Amino acid sequence: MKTVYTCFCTDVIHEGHLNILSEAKKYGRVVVGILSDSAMIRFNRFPTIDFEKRISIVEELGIADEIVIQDDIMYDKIIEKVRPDYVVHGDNWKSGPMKAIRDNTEKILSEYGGEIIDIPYTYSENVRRIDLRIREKLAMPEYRRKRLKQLIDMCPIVKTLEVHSGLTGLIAEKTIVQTDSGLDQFDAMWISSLCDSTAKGKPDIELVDMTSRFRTIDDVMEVTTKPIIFDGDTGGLIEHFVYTVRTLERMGVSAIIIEDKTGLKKNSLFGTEVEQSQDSIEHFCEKIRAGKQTQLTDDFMIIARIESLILEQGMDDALERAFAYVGAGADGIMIHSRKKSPAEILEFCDKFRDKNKTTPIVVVPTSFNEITETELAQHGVNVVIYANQLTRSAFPAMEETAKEILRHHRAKEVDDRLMPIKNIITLIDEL
Ligand code: SPV
Ligand code: MG
Repeated sequence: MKTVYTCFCTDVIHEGHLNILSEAKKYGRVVVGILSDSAMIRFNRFPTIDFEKRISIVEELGIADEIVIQDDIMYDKIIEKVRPDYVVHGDNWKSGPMKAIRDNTEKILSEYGGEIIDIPYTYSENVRRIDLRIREKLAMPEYRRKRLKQLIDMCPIVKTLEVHSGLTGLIAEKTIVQTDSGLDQFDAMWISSLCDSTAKGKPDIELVDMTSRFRTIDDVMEVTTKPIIFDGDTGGLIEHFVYTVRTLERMGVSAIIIEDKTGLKKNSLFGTEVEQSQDSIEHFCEKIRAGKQTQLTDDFMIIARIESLILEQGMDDALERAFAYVGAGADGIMIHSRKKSPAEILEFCDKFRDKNKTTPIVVVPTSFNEITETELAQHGVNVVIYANQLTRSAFPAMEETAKEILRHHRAKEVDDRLMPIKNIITLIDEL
């Protein structure tokens, strides 16, 4: 009897999956792998049902002779364990990012004479609709809101990209790359005050009002499913902050980060070059407490951002504030620095983790950008935010294009650097 292996990473069984299983059955004993949640989120979408339920929906079909857990998006480890004669998969993995998975599978099978069987992918209206419905479900506030906490529990570090429009949202949502360890994508999105303001040609001084900031969130939410961390600047007056918390929570945002500054807020990367004042510990704690009392679900996070290192107030001040803010109910701490070296950030993380093992730590490595995600995670960091790189890459590219058109009095010379028209019109999915 031959062994056939196929892997499922789905929340809903449809005719496409049934087709794969019945084809697999023709070749022998069927072993079905269920992709673990942590592997699934590296490449596929976030599961909408829990792992046990995903196992039981396959069990209930009664077709699998054995069910195993596949812990990696790549098949090599599970193939070594199961040693199947055949691996059955839809032929949609012959192109796009999934090709890397197929190549990995083919290589390991060839070592002992195993074979891949590509089954024509089922493109039907029903399958399309089911797919769409899962996506829609993931975008709903009650699913999206809790996802950041789930990711913090599941990921070594939650990789977060700045977005400020539907288009940048799509980049965060859809960009997938092949890495040494398989495929990878961003986990979450950051609505930066700096980039949201910059996109509107305005300074980052809390000038762009909350209604406009919410509008940006809406634009992003319309076309994405990933969780959102909102840059709430100082949070404003306590009397206003509570309304902001309520609105964000209702929209399905996962977290707000507020910084302990007061008065006219300027961007932290100015540091002490401009006048900026830090809030008192007492007043900022009061703001955190007011926000926590207002929120209605357990899903929403209020993360306190400490500006002591930015404002050169020293490590002791940063740590004292961190413990006070956690005591006031903060669900996480963001520690910021504008030094090129990550030393002070790492020192803070180590000292904070000495006393507090669980409260999530968030960092924004804009200036200390040599540090890797792995190193940050080793020092207890849970969330890394790439806070402005999309905006900073787009601006020079657009400016150069504008200059080239002016120089040549036509657009021919810039064309080679541009996304083909065909690609841009197919960039956006139609419903
Ligand atoms: C932002 O992205 O707006 C931030 C991070 O607050 S920073 O610009 O580094 O202050
Ligand atoms: Mg900001």
